Amino acid sequence: MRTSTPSGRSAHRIDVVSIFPSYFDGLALSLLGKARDSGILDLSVHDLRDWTHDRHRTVDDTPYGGGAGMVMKPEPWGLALDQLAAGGTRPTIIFPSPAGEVFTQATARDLATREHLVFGCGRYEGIDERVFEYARDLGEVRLISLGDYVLNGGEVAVMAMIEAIGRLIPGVVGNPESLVEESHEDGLLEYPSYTKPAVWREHEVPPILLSGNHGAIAAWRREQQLERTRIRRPDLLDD
Ligand code: JEB
Repeated sequence: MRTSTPSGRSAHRIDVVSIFPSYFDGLALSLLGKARDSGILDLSVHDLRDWTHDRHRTVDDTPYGGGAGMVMKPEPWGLALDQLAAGGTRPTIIFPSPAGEVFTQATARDLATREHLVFGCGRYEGIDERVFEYARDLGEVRLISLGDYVLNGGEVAVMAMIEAIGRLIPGVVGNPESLVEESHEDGLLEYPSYTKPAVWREHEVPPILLSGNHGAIAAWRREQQLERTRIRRPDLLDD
């Protein structure tokens, strides 16, 4: 069993279960370039229907108690989770849900420390509640919401979460030189960025940035961060 990469870093394994696995083709390409080959991140996307046994590969059924729409059947989920948790790794099992805790940069930092993540993407009206109960025998279960709006399923939320988590893992594409300078890492919004030309369509780059005075530039950027945060996201300044 591989527990570390040639560089000595711990390997990260991510499994995604979805009835639309091809959603994740672009993510796999953009996130994993060098990380996959070097063994830093082992991402596998699985089709939930591979764990069905009927001719129609059925994953949904009508809700007990009535109501609109369909609910995902528990049996395929049970078989999928059994297989992906085999080996006793006790993965962190994440179900995106509009009824979950809200995903933040702190959530991403926490999940980036986990060696094995399993994401279960629901569709329709969601997954039979007993799947979440059962999954607790296999690992730590987290119901996580991307935000306070309604999506049609978990796939888009999982893509956003994996992108946010992946860029915190050293060696994964998008991992920047300095994470501390970024929006949210220090609890403030980012300062504005500019590049050449110095004047574009009569819009000028703030002259301080052309001054070469690095102390003054750092102070100006901090002021910009505070001002933008106060105007756009005062909730971030409350704590
Ligand atoms: C996640 C999902 C559905 C009620 C209405 C619609 C599985 N921030 C978020 N909004 N919506 C979801 C989410 C996250 N994360 C989300 C999983 C599923 C929506 N639906 C549709 C479920 N219940 C099905």
